[in-house]
Amino acid sequence: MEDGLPVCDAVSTKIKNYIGGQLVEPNNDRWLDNYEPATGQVYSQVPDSDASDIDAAVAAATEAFQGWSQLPGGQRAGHLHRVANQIDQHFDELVKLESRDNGKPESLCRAVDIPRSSINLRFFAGLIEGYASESHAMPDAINYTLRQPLGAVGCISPWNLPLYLFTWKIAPALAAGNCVVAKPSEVTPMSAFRFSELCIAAGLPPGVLNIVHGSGTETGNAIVEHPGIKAISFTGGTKTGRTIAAKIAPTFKKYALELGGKNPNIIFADCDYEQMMETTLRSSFANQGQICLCGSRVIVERKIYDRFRKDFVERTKMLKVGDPTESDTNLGAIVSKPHYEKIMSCIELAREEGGTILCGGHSAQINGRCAEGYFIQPTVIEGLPSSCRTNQEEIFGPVVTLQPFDTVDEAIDLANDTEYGLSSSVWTSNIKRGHEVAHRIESGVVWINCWLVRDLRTPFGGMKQSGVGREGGLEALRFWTEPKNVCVKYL
Ligand code: TXE
Repeated sequence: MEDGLPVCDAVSTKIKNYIGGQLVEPNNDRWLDNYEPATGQVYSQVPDSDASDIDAAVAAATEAFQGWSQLPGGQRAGHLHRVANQIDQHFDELVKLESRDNGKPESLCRAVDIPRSSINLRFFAGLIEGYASESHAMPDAINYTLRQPLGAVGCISPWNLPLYLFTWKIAPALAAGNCVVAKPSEVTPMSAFRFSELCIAAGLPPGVLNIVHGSGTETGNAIVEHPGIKAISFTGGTKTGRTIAAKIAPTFKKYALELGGKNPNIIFADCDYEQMMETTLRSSFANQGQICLCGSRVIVERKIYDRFRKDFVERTKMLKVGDPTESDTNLGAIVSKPHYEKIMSCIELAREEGGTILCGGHSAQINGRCAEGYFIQPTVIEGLPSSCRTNQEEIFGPVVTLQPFDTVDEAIDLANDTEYGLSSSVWTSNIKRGHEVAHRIESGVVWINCWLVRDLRTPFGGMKQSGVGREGGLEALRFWTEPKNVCVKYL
């Protein structure tokens, strides 16, 4: 016991579901292997839950909804702060656990994933306390809009930023007064499991949050299809998003989908070169390129193309691919063997399409305990047309392409020439041009002279095939509530 907490032994065998405030095994006693990507070894078992576990979770959430939705926002906020306190108190443990489960460097978990998980809870706790709805006055009547929570709702999250994206979804749903049935990715279940123990320690009322582990096609699908679930928030691949949207359409449930991207990083010759170079290395390869916001198409003004290519390749070669536990590691392991194989096949495809591999292009062999892990060298490719699959399809790994341009129009045409529209970066010291590109580019998020600078109040999400709806700030609270207009005539 630590701080009165039940002890989670991350190397122990079985992860449990969290339903109705209890840690329970799946009804069918079926389990999936959970791998440590840096070693390629199985190190725990994940419930392979089915529709009966989801039935129990939805029943628990529906029952808890009566009490939770009636609490004043401030009291719900108090609960979220207490859960966030638990994250902060177990920070180092969560850093190690997340890195082990996902393969990402511990340094990244320490700087980004774990602090942000706690911040997500605190941010929406604060927002709900100040949340007000609209009123519309008429000469003889007043309208006011009630924003009421929906009931039991579903959150399905991916493996690339496990606890970060998990809390990003559940925090606004809970703050708004809903009760949640959540499914983390079966590829990275460990931090959500530990989180369920922290919720118990924090005294979160039973049934308010339920975490059910399992595959997407069975457990995830059971959440989507359950008639007791009033809305779905999903982050994952575009193909999966399409399947979910098709399933939901006839039911008219609300849904928000945050999907893939093929984000352009447009670099003009007049930019702050050093700042751009340092950030472009991060936006290309952070988290092994497995962030939906990574800039995978680097589009460079021809005037500086040769200089950029030389410097960027040189700096890329200096990045250390290695054991995620070592403090100087820049790139850790790819999240899973199937994803590793997908990325390697994308690199092969780039070769077949006639691309020149400027650096990387192979797996990375790490000696010692990581000899069997899934590591890939950061890879830079040039010489491919915009229309080829390498420049059109999401790779979601440490792989970027370079393309030159001559004019602003050409840069924008290249940037917009994909079915995706999640995020983009523009590097220029010409403020007018920065704004012009921001207006003409087709993406839900545009960064000028930066990348991944996040204010949680801003709308977050993609256009085109990158998603439907927005997360973040008030957008999230609006999604998780049903507006109801009340008109009162007083004359
Ligand atoms: O994600 P999935 P995958 C992209 C990236 C990657 C591709 C596929 O390009 O190569 O998607 O990754 C659950 N009903 N992104 O296959 O399947 C699943 O269990 C309900 C971008 O690993 O989309 C997991 O919890 N749920 C992305 C979650 O969906 C289903 C992050 C995401 O898994 C389901 C991850 C179904 N039918 C991958 N099928 C981003 N936008 O950040 C799966 N799931």
